[in-house]
Amino acid sequence: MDIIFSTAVQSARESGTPLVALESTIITHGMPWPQNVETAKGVEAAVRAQGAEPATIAVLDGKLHIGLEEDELNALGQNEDVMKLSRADFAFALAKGKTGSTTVAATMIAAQMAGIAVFATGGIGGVHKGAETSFDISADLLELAQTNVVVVCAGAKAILDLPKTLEVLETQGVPVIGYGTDELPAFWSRSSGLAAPLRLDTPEEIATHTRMRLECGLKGGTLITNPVPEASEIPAQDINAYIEQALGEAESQGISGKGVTPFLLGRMVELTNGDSLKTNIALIENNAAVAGQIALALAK
Ligand code: PSU
Ligand code: MN
Repeated sequence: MDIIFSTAVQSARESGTPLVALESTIITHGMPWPQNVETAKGVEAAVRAQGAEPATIAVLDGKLHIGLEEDELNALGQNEDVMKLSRADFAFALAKGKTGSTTVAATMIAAQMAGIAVFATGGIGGVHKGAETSFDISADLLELAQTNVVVVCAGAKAILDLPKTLEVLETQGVPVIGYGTDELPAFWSRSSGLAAPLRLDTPEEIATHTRMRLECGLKGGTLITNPVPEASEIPAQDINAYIEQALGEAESQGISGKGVTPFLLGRMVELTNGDSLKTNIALIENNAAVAGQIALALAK
């Protein structure tokens, strides 16, 4: 299989500059155009500002791209016929010459293939509300259990069942770390009312923890949950009514499977008049900066 490194990622590999992986499903299925491409560029800039190099990952016409050139990113952001790739269909897209964006699960797989240890995203997939009947549990959680990548996110959003999400992560042996906080952040909001299972306060502590897991031979990733900056947060009580509405619409319209998360994210942007999108952009840039710092600490 051919892996195509972008020019910038290739030079970072040659000079030993630490890399940070970035996902692309947020671009194709998580935000509208043109904010999606603007955000992707802002996120890349936030990684570079820390002295690391971003590698946005996607499958383009059956080729795995580690890092996208600007024209590739622009085209992907406007392409409406893109598969949303997770573990189940990642190799299918490569084998069939398809174009697909990578979710957290597929980005972790690709990052590990490319030797990238740190990955920044917005929010991970999790256990959906009503999972006791729908069985809708994101493959992201099982990927975290088996692929060795440090994933920086802002928690999981309250459209999911957060207590059940934490239970699955615990069962799967995934360390869930509050970054500088004792509370699990809930994406748009800094608080979820749930305790973060573990806490670390600096990139150096995270690097030490990552090395210790390696030394113990522990397989799997680490989930760093980094609260959205206070100035950009939407308090939980302000967003809950919109979440209930979006969930109700998803159910009455019979949305299922891979369609659920994109539908809910899209409706939240509409229902909040774009406020949820602004928060989403702020938190992912914040995560990208922390991921850059962790990548540097790990490289020392
Ligand atoms: N959560 C977000 N924004 C996103 C996603 C999740 O706040 O864009 C995307 C990520 O790519 C994540 C995927 O890996 O949705 C999870 O999809 P599913 O729930 O179908 O596993
Ligand atoms: Mn699902």
